[in-house]
Amino acid sequence: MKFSEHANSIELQGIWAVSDGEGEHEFSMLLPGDVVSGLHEAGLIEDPYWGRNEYDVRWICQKDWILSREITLDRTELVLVLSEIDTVATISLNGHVLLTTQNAHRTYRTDVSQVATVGANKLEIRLHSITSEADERQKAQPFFIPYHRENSPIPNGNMLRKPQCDFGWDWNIALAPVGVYGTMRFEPKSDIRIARLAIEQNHGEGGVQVTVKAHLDGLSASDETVNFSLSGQSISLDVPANVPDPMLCATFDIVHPELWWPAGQGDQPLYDLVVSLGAQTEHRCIGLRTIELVSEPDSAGRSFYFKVNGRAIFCKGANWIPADALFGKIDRQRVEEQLKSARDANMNMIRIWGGGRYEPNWLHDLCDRLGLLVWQDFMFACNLYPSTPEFTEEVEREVKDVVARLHHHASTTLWVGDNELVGALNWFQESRQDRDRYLVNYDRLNRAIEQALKQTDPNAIWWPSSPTPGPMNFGDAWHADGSGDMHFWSVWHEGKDFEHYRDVSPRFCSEFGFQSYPSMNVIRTFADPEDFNISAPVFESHQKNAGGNARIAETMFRYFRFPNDFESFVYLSQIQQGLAIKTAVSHWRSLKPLCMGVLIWQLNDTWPVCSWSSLDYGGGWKMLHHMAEKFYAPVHVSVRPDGEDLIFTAVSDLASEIGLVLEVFALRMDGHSRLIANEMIDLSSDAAKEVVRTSLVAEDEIVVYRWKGSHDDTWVSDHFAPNPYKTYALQPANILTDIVEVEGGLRIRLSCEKPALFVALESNIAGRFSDNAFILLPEEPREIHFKPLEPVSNVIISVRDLHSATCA
Ligand code: BMA
Repeated sequence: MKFSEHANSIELQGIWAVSDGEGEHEFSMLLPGDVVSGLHEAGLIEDPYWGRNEYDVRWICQKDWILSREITLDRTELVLVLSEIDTVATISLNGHVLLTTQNAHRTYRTDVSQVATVGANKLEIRLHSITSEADERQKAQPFFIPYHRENSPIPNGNMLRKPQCDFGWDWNIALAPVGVYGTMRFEPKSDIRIARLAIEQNHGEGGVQVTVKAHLDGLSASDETVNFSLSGQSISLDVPANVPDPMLCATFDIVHPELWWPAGQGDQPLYDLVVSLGAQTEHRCIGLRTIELVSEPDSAGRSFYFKVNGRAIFCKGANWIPADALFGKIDRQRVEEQLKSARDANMNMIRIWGGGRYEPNWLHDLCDRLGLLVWQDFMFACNLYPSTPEFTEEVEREVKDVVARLHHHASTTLWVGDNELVGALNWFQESRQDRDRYLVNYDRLNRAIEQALKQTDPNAIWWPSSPTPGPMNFGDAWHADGSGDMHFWSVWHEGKDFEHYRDVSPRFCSEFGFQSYPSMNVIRTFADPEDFNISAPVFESHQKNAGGNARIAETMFRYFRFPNDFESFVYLSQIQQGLAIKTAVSHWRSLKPLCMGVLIWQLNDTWPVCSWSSLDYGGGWKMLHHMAEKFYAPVHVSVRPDGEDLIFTAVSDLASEIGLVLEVFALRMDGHSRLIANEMIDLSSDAAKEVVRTSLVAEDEIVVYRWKGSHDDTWVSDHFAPNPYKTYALQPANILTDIVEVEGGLRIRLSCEKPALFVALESNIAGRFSDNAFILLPEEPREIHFKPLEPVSNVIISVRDLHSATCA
């Protein structure tokens, strides 16, 4: 379904000529697209993601690039509509400049009737050198505006309204690509058009009232009608003649509304709204729900949680970064798979992080369909930004465009001013020395964003920054845990132990993460086997967080025996990532309702890189994502040591009470086990409850526990090692696999002679295992399914466990 259609428009998407204006590079490429992908597809540069090629292709962002196309027109009364022009561009038709642009987040419309001709026309988009434009703007500032030098090797990205991670990030390749990514078309020039729809819903006793305001642009001299239809009801309203920019308002009463719920809480029914005026048709999908942010002072500080349809929701999810570092490589189906993977891992929220791009309508439609709540940042991250009138006005236009486009989505939950700008005030010498100036500068821009949001959607929920303890509170939300949302980075960035996750009690942890290596299938797409070594330059260039590889290796020393070989290192990096995040999530969920949300940093990757993601570049599941499916399950049991005791806490996100059986064993690595608890518990809806307290097991024992809830008659097993894994005398498990082809994939039966920890299955081709990173016990053989992405033969499955990876 198209968001906005015009029956008589002329699409400009397709093959365009590209040149650098100096005669050095001339080629053709598909638009929408980016010039780096275009050069690669034309065979003029190597794959930018392979090896260390990044550094050889960085020159591309220093040049101007001219995109041009011949168009034959049979009429001239036209308007050019372009969105996501990246970034500073001069657009001309037949040699006449129509428009200059400087904001990749906006949509531009310009009348071409004075310069278009019937017959052949030449449309040209000159994309100006990103580096020169950024540098010039910095020079023109009344005072220096610092940017994050370690993240971004390409300087002054904060000067341009372009995805900030394009300049490099601690997980991104630095190429600052240019291109055109959005709408590209000529629309007929009309006296009047629908400029935007403002949609509101009011829930009451008698049902839901949906109000649709069509804000029109222009002046109509003759009879015209706007037709609205929603849920089988139609309303037609006449456009008043000779009234400039009129607004028409249609109200629909839905008497028996089917409510939209986040994933795990109910269904996602959607109603189609269609609004048309002449040849213009606007489509929106509407989900009926109420959303509130409850952020109020309380005994711990200040709460932060969401109520959907009056019900408090524990948000479980991850941070979303752009789908690819290069627009031209974004594959819609792959994005869909990744969002489905989020939902399959029991997530109900994504945070569209402020260092990337505003995502297209279809991605938000997907979130509506999947029941993924969207926390939407405005696109400012980790730098400081100007607050000059020109910059602020540009941002206001951007905010209005974006909010008008996205406000109506059922999934749209929260609008947040930026990512980490309050913290950034302390990161730069200039702002530390003159905090007053930079704080006022910050607040001017932040205030402008808030006002533009509220003008466009008065009902929008606003939060000034992520993280922040609350409005007008500029405190440290990285370490203080009582108020608002928190980014907890002490384990990764400060090298604290995993156990430190239990020392904080966030109200809502919107970022926390731990890195791992990408899976071997992904590694093979950028490195030759002779480079399979963690300190090989190729791996250092695919690790953008200074000291990241060392942190991964050093953490292994703390918890594990060192892996036997490179592939085992990759495996173990993913296991320890999963363990870190599981420690945090299972503890913070057990604090419910004090804590009401956890968003893992990060869901996806923009290119093949060592990072905090739970999904590999391309969408495969890392071990963390498999573990997330389990630790995010609606009913979960966690365990933590407390002095000489172990405390088991059960948590439920279900709307009704359940019965729970919990069995706990102490297990030695030779397989000897003893039962230490066996309980039946009533677990009320939406609760976390301490259910069992036992004494600590012996030094050579781990704890194995399993539970079964009355809502779902399957046993779930987990284990907890009170001591670092390196201290246990792991034994060869002699895992036997019996693999047979079944419809849709493979069935793999696994059995073993000794306990096997973190059993991981890998395949040589893309696909999904039904479970991974699990404990396998001699008395409990397992059956796992593998579903390849595409039907293939010759699948090779390999099996690893903690012993085989570290004790050869
Ligand atoms: C954060 C994010 C990103 C960054 C991540 C990992 O706080 O907002 O800026 O990539 O940490 O360092």
